[in-house]
Amino acid sequence: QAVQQGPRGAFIVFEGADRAGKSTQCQMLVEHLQASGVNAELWRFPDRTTAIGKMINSYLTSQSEIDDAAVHLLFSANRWEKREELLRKLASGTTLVVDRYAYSGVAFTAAKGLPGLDRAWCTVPDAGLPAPDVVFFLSLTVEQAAARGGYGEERYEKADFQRKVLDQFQALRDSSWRMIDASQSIEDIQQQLREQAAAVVARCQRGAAPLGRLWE
Ligand code: Z5A
Ligand code: MG
Repeated sequence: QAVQQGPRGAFIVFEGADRAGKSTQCQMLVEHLQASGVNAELWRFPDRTTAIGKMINSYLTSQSEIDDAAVHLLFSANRWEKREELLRKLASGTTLVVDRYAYSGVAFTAAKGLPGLDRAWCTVPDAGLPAPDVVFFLSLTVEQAAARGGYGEERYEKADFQRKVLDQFQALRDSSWRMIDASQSIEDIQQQLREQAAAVVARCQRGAAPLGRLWE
């Protein structure tokens, strides 16, 4: 179901394995778009700057414990609280390049394998959010990721768990996804992203792509 018609900015999401280079590529893509005269902004989820985002940050850095269902809802609420601004930006012609979105939300909670918190349950809170025009999924195996200097200190940064997350991502793949081999050089990946992003931005500028809703 369309939530907006006419010319608008593009909604571009990056998802992918841990350490696959999402943040690196998002940053480079936004700078490239801006230099090409496209009005573009970099966003990320979780957005750790809001009150909800601060609770999420404290959970991810193990400064607090939060019930698994409750923290799942906080990650989702963190997207809902940005929804109005996101729609406003897109409507005003700004392209948003977003580092992680609801797919991460579902994949990370479902990967816990907890009774009652299966993938179907996990998608419900995010259903109805604006759907991205394109999802660039940067794929990298857990072994390739570990070779990039090992995992960090945050809660989910463990190899066994990351494998389960990748399985969950596979199951969430839809027609908006473009799979990118993240084991290539930073420059080669960026080149492919620029070509594909340009096509999406042009399509949205022409008004040829009404914005959809997620999982409805
Ligand atoms: N989470 C959740 O549970 N629920 C939700 O709803 C959401 C998220 C939205 C924090 O996310 C955690 O929140 C995350 C999911 C969960 N937990 N985990 N894991 P985050 O986005 O803040 O996580 P991050 O730590 O910033 O991102 P990342 O995935 O670990 O990394 P990345 O952004 O994909 O990669 P990078 O920082 O750009 O690059 C990593 C390193 O590799 C760096 O040293 C680069 O220089 C290097 N690199 C990058 N590209 C290359 C190439 N092509 N070759 C070689 N080396 C490279
Ligand atoms: Mg990152």
